[in-house]
Amino acid sequence: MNNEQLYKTATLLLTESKGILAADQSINTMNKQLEGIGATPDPETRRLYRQLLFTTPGIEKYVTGIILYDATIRNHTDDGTAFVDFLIAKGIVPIIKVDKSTVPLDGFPGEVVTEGLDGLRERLDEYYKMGARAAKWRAVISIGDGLPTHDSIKLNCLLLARYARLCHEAGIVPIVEPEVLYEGAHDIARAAEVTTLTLKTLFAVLQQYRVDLKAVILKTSMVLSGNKNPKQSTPEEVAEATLKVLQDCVPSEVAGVVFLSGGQSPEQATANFNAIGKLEKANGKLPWKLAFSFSRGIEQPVQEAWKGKAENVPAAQKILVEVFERNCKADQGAL
Ligand code: 5MM
Repeated sequence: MNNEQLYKTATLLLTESKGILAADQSINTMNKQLEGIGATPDPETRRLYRQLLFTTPGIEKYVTGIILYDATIRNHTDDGTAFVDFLIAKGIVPIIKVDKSTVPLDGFPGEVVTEGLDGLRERLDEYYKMGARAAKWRAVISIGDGLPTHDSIKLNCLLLARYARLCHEAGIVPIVEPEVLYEGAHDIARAAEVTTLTLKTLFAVLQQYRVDLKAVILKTSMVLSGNKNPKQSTPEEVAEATLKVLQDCVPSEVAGVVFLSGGQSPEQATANFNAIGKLEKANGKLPWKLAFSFSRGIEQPVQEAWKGKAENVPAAQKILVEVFERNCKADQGAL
């Protein structure tokens, strides 16, 4: 295991004022998004959509890495250039989503567990040969009546630890994503409590299984009241609660922390991220770098502008650049 190389990759992924684009929608999710804009949910339209994103002029100024789905890492641009080679040539790190999504957790109504460990060592070796240098695994934690249970959190964290060790063996930086869902009527205090329990459990388990935290990136939800709570959190409240939870739970060795948007509107995700950037500036340096790693929070307006039509590609790419610019400024709390 060459940890120095892993540290270099992690540092590159956390370059100041840049983020990570999550373009790793599974086929089902991508198809739903395509149907939502009136486009055809087929392999060619999915390829054209990823091509639109990756070939956006100047994309390398805003992102250090892009998270890809298995079918995308094997795909190519119109002229036959593999997407991975195209990204690498621009200095963008190809990141591969390796989990195989969630299934209901038997015996724990309302909770899910992430699958994907079977054959993972071999898959990681193959992805490394293709050019991937980082990976992502997402666990999903719901807040509700009596939920989550600590037992389901523990199981999901054990799987994240095993995934992280396998990534390191393969020379790949693991992004560990325990997403605490925004869906629900909970208040911000409850979101903070659940995120704290989740992150404390995660880092205890990662340390127990001797995962080198210097080569780990945490992808986390922001801490905010649920989407069905009439009292929506203000950006200032989100920033304060999020940074408090992170400071309480994330060991200083961790390479960096990136945020998912989790179903917030793009404007809301950016405003909250900006408030986090502002508070970080005001409070002084944190032990780890912070960055955005949104999917819907970046891509929604791009998809709406594109609508699956070739003639809309330049307008959609222009919107992508504008959204990136706003989020890169928000990284500095400069909006
Ligand atoms: C694009 O969404 C990713 C994959 O989800 P599915 O397997 O359900 O299609 C997801 O892991 C994503 O990378 C993160 O959750 C961040 O995305 P958002 O939309 O929350 O910013």
